[in-house]
Amino acid sequence: MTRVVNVAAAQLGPISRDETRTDVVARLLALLHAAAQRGAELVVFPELALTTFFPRWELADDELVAFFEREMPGPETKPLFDAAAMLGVGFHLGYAELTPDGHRYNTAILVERDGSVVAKYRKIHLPGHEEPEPWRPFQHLERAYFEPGPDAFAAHDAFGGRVGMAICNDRRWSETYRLLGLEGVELVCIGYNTPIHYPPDPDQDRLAGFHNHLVMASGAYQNGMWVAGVAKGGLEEGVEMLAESQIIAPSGEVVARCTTAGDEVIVAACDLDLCTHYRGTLFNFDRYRRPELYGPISERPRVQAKPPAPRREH
Ligand code: ING
Repeated sequence: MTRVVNVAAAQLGPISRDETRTDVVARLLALLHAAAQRGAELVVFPELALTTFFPRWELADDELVAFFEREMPGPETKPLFDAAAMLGVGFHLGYAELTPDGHRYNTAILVERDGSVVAKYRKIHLPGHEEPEPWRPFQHLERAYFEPGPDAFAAHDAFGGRVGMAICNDRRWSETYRLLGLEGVELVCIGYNTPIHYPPDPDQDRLAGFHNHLVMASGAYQNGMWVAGVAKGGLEEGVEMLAESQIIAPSGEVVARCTTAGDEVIVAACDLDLCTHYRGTLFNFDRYRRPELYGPISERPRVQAKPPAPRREH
């Protein structure tokens, strides 16, 4: 009996700064229902899916805290949890988390089809810069607004298989997929908010879509896992954000891809047993890897990368 999970990528278009949680949850509910009607069992929403991508601005503490959730579900998000449980559909949702003891994380939550919370994941790789940098057309202050996630990447028994989570910049680091692969993950949910313009090296802008695909497809193939990469895209508060959400098979092939930069649902039948075609052959970790020689991967670089030509991000 095959283990097919019908996975939806629920891509979001821009969320404006003045959009309320209730406004956004209405959009999430529309996407959830559309996905359920198309047979989805798991709906993957983007990173920071409840608000605009606020790290683009230098914010005072009282402005900043308004973008965080103190509880999940809270009063405004509970309708999403209730609708999902009523529909028998699970989901993955990215949001800014403020914990009761005052820690701030870029977080994602995985909820099963019965409405139970499977797990939370807190973003490990935080991109950008720690202090405002006025030279930039917009800021990327995740390193000021979030603490790095303290916990390792993990696999969760859910949806009939081993499901993992990563968030945005995590998808650019090969360690992310390998660590998930070592835990036996068969499907990883990855939300992202990616500005197309990269101020430290604008030459990369034209490659934003290519790099997005490259890292997720290689991660999928090299670790024999399904990857659902889901964007908040479009022109958001003056910044063009990459869309191109896609569901990728363990072969590295794209099986479904969004074709707009707005709210859009794509669905794919993900046969989790396809993972063994790679993990049981070419990428049989036990048989072919040489971990005794991989120690340096977890150490500091021996060769310091030279800073690029005099840009302004050090
Ligand atoms: N965003 C971006 C990402 O890793 C970024 C940061 C932007 C990297 C542009 C490279 C180029 O996709 C988040 N939120 O991590």
